[in-house]
Amino acid sequence: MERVLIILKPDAVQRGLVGPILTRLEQRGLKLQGLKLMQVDEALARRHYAEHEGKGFFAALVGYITSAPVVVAVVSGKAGTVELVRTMVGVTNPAKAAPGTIRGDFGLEIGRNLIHASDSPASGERETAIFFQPAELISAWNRASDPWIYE
Ligand code: D4T
Repeated sequence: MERVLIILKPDAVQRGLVGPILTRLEQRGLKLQGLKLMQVDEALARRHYAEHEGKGFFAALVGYITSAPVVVAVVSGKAGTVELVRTMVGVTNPAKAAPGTIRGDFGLEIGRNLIHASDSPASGERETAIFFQPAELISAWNRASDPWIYE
């Protein structure tokens, strides 16, 4: 199984797009392991976006992600789920994201790109541990629809 950390960013929350975006992930067949509304503080934002520190857009990125609540989720699925979710999300700049993707259907600008999804299985594990306490996750629940989603 692979786990993906999803962040529905402040613009998704402010625009009332939490439901529509989560619906897409649920309807595709991804399984929820964790879900909560939270406020990202500056320390957490800097940790999450550490790879971008020093870049021109870093201050705006930290300001954006800390500007209002976010919804964070962990979804899981069979091997390949990280890549599948990234395909559903679309490329970083919504202006260039394909129609049918989340960013391509709901967004226009890179600084308001609505959603984060882990970019590798290792990132999925690392980011899950940053945003969720173990007790907040239900990693192995029996989903009745599983045999109708996976062969
Ligand atoms: P995240 O990490 O938010 O899911 O986005 P991506 O994985 O698709 O893209 P990323 O890590 O390269 O960028 C992180 C975050 O920074 C914003 N950004 C990025 C920006 O405002 N200007 C830029 O030029 C770039 C490259 C958007 C996403």
